[in-house]
Amino acid sequence: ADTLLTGQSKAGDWRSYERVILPPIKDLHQIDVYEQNGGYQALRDVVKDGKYDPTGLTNEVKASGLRGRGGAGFGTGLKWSFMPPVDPEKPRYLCCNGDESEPGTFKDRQIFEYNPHLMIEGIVLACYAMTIKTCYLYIRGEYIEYVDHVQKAVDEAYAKGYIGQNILGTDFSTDLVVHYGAGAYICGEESSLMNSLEGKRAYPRIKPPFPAQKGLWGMPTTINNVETLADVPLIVNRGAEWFAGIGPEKHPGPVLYGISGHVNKPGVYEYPTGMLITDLLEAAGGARGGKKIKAVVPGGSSTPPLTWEMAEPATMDAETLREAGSSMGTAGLCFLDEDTDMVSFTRRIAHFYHHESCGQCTPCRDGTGWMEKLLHRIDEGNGYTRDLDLLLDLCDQMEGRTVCALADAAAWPVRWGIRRFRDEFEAKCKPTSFAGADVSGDGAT
Ligand code: L3W
Repeated sequence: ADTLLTGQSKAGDWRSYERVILPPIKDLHQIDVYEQNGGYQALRDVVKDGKYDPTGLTNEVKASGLRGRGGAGFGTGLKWSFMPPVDPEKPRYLCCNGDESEPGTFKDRQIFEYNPHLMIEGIVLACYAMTIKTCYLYIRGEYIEYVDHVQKAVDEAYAKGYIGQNILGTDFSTDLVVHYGAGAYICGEESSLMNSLEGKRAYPRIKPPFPAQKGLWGMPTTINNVETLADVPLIVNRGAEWFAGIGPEKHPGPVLYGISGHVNKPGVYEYPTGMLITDLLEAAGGARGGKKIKAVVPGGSSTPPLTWEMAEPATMDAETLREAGSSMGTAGLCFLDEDTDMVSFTRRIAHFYHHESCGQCTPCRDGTGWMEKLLHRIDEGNGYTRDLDLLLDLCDQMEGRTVCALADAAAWPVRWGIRRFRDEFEAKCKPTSFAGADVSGDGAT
């Protein structure tokens, strides 16, 4: 039967992989269809029939090896276990992060559209595991049509008693509030997201304290990505062992790969972790126009670009990609063919981070602007080779010197773009003619 409770248990050959996060079931976003395919059974088993107590569920998620799908790949069960013991005086919160704004990342959108109840069921299970009575689902403001769609699914789940007071007739209650994002990339950074929810300007907060200690309105809070939470009912239904058996041991499970760039069939593809980048290229219909691929950005715009030689043997899991010289990020791969101008590409990314810097920290506010200006003048043919070293120095001045990771995210593509494609950058530069020339960025030399 084509139900959420079936699907493949082993990675096996990716061509025969059966999707479990986005199974090919028509109208799955409707609660009746979701239920007919095994939906909300995990919630029933846990909350009503006592399959796990809260600690037991957290341990099951830990044992599954699930790592966050929002970019950092932090252990989900471990994160849940950071929540302090319940204090009846203190409310505690879950935030489901659907702010998805990283260029090249568009996979949570598919869950909103095609399987919102899987995420909702995961949210309620996570609330049960951490004894949380309120969850905020933060959806990026630009996804306006998905907000209505998800709200409809939430309303259906309330009407059926899967959310709200006395869920499934038990004494467990939890509410789910859908909230529009504020239209800025920074709102997806977990501490900015909390400030945004509190009605403040979305400036990141210094960590520690981590959200579990001091989060939303100063209370214990956990923030998980949409896809991460959607994995939880699957783990309950099929067991931690099943999940842990998919893909590499240290980074297992099904993953939504967002594939963009110069491929024939860009889109979101569900496969196990640990897929060869070459297989993902094949799955996405190969390179457009039969061209050669020259570079791959494996996990969203902040992850360092890999040359094709580096990408060819690499698989999509945190450990392998770290060794290969990049990171898994959000598994949003962008394939760039041989005609790509790496300088223009890097400049375009730099423009994004400059535009999205919140301005709180000087190295980021000024650094991203300076970075964009330098890349602009190189791209326009007005730069000098010394500008490349200036850019690398600028990366040093930005990385690790700010409250959040946006400055790092801005610096990595520039640093690794120059290091790995230096010839292309140099080809656009005028030779540095004399030492001590003006490097003010106004092109006056
Ligand atoms: C308690 C500790 N909690 C870490 C928690 C922390 C957070 C999670 C990961 O950024 C990255 C960013 C983007 N006690 C803890 C602890 N935690 N140590 O674990 O933390 P962290 O700081 O490693 O990352 P982060 O702040 O969550 C996420 C990168 O992902 N990225 C993705 C960007 C875009 C999207 C999107 O559009 N959806 O995610 C791509 O690479 O650059 O570096 O919860 O509290 N000792």
